[in-house]
Amino acid sequence: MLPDRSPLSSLSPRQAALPAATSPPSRFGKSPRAKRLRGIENANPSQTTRHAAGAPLVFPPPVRPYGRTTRRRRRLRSPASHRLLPGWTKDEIELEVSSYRRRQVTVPVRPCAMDGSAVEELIRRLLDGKKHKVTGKKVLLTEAEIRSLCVAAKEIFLSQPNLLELEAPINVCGDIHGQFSDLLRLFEYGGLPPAANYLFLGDYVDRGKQSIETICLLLAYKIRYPDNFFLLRGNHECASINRIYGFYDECKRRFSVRLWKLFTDCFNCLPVAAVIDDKILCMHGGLSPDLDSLNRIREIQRPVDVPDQGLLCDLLWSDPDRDSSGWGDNDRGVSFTFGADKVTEFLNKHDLDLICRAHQASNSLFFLQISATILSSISS
Ligand SMILES: [Mn+2]
Repeated sequence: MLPDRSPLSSLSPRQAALPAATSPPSRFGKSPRAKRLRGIENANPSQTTRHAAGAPLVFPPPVRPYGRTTRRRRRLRSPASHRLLPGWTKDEIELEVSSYRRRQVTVPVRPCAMDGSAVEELIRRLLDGKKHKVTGKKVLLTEAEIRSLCVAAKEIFLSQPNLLELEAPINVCGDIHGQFSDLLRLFEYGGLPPAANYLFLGDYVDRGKQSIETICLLLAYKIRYPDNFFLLRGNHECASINRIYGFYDECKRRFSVRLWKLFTDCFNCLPVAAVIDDKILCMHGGLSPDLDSLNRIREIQRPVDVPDQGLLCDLLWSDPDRDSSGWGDNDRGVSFTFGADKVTEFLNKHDLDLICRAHQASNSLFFLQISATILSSISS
């Protein structure tokens, strides 16, 4: 009877005759991890040599090359949020996952992940939000959808100038501050876009209970009607402010801190001022001693955080003061106050008729319909 044939017996007699000492030394260590990498952790040498004839060779499962850091593997295994992004193909997801493997630090985002119908669907869901108010169901969008909104809106903001040049008729609206039902009421009154044009003067988040719905509906309209719907930056569209006054907490409670950071990226690209029909200058706060020319606004580079002082800070923070003239100290501890004389001086110098601003809370919603007729009455 022939002896059991080992797999080695398929080698040529010359190969088999080579002395073991001539084979190169192993490049693997003898530690448990090194053995695991070779897949021989539990292999018993005596068993492998006593291999039964005809029995299939059993190979250990392949060892993953990135098996060392468990935390990173966990991230790789749960790209569920990526899968949710509308319009992603399997290949694109694979590409994003492999970019994680290459240890990219930046959050992978697909530019222009939103098409028109996807945005309309989001808008429809948000407008239906009024019905959900009774049942207390407050999350109307997924985190992935909101991320897509932030990315798409940011691109549009950057593609348009920092000083918007707009034409009447247009509805100008003041602070919303997370009052989503007020925003819906405002659209009921003024007409839903694109039936009417809109310019919002900032402060969309903080204080109110539904900052996320508020900003998402506004961003969605901006993406859907980029040339008829405009958003300016308020002093609350700034990380250091909305970290404290409610928006951060809402993001963290309902979604994640990561989403808040993505909103911050988006806010840092918002334009800061608009001129309507070359006659009405709109911003959130007010005038600045540094505003000697409107070109100074156009020159502000984005993305940018709101600084503690200077032109951008004043445009978002300053207040008028009826009782004094010139520049004064602002009770807010930031920026200045400006008297009526400064307004008149500025309007005359730049051939403007009106400064339209928000920033100071009033009991009623700030809403100004600027039509061609009203404008003509202003300029006459
Ligand atoms: Mn404000």
